[in-house]
Amino acid sequence: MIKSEICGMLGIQYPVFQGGMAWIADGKLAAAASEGGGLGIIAAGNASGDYVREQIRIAKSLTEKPIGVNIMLLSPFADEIAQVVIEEGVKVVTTGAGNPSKYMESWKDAGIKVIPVVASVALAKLMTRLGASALIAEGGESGGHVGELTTMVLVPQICDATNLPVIAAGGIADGRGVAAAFMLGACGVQMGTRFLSAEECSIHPVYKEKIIKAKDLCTMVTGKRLGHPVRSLRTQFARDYSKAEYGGMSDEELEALGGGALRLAVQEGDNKKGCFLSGQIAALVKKEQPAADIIKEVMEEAEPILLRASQWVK
Ligand code: TUI
Repeated sequence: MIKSEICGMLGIQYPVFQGGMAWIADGKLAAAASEGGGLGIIAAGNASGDYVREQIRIAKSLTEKPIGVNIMLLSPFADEIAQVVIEEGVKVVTTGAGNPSKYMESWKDAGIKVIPVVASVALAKLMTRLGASALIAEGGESGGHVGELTTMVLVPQICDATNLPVIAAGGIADGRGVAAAFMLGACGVQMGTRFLSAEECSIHPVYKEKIIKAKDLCTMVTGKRLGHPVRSLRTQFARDYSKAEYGGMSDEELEALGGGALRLAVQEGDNKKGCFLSGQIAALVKKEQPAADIIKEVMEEAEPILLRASQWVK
């Protein structure tokens, strides 16, 4: 069994986080991942404080194990949700798509373990100084909002820049990815795309099927022009958006074109106007299965790989 310092720190059995995917990672999915021995994470995304509070309570009704909340820092509700996690006694907060400095002190005072996603060495150093408990190094292979660097390049540099435990994310969906992450110096992984296929993941069946059928070149990045690059499945919508981005459309028109597209994918499976966020690793996601089985399976796959690697050393 693979154990690392993050397991003891958070009171989890396996060093696996279920990524906090906006509109997708609700209380039900997070509870299933936590019950399975990993860390389930509720995504605040662009939702209101009331929604997040409700999801935290749903998760708590389904599991006594620790759960986390991911706060998407571009959200207009970020300030409100920063308070909700304190009021609801959440133990772990992860952040994404920005710099959470202004919240760190109040979260730490409330006894919350803060684990920011960092996409650069500079932010990793700042978060270490401000008292983060661990860092998530997320490479641009991931779905959703992406940074510039790949996981292979980012993880070792973040490990060099901090003495905190580092969780690798982006492009990991099986035991090979887990083993590789450990080789790069990480002591845990976060997976998003793999959990899109979880039985407890309530996305529209069309979305799940698209992930399970995806092939190697099935994703693309759009949104660079407005400063928020996002990786999603290469659907007609993504292609049209990309064309508009490099055509004559104004920023306002472009913003309007993208608005609501994620909800349309998640709730309605809308082929024409939906934006189906996905990491590049979707091609390795083969079937629907319970979240607990995903966690157990990837960790069991990683074990013989890590053992074999040590035998190469003579
Ligand atoms: O946050 C994510 N993934 C997301 S958020 C999201 S919702 C959204 N909708 C529309 C536009 C944008 C987002 C969908 N997927 N992943 C974590 C992540 N954080 N990846 C990269 C970063 C990141 C990038 C730059 C974190 C910090 C950062 O630097 C900020 C700074 O100020 O230094």
